[in-house]
Amino acid sequence: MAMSSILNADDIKKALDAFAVADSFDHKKFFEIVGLKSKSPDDVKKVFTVLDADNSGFIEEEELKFVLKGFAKDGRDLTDKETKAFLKAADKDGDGKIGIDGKNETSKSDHECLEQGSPTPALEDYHPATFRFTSAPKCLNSLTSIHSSLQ
Ligand SMILES: [Ca+2]
Repeated sequence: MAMSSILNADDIKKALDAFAVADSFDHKKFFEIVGLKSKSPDDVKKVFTVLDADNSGFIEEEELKFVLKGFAKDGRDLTDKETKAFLKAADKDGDGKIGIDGKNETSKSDHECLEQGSPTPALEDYHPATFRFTSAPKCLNSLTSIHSSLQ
């Protein structure tokens, strides 16, 4: 699927132009300009499916580096600094990659998940760096984390 069938080509160009300078990339603003923020979780998933070049179900650091090329062929590569900052912001479960599995479309907080009787995460699964539990995958769905990283 082409990115242009999900997003508006003018918006893509505007977003790429806004961050043309190295180390200026701000993924939240980028997604906002490109129109992703107002898209449904389904469309967001489509976009991330396009960016998952090797169809691994995750966007790894390598793919993230070329994320702008997924939006337009002439998009620049992200710098290492930008790639790492983006990964850190979007990788909510701290596994070093961004998941795009959209099977669970809830966007509940961990707290809500716990209240609703999801398996109680074990303490050793607590990720101090992200203040989240890595277990209870039902709620720590990666699409959810993508979506919440846009907020
Ligand atoms: Ca991948």
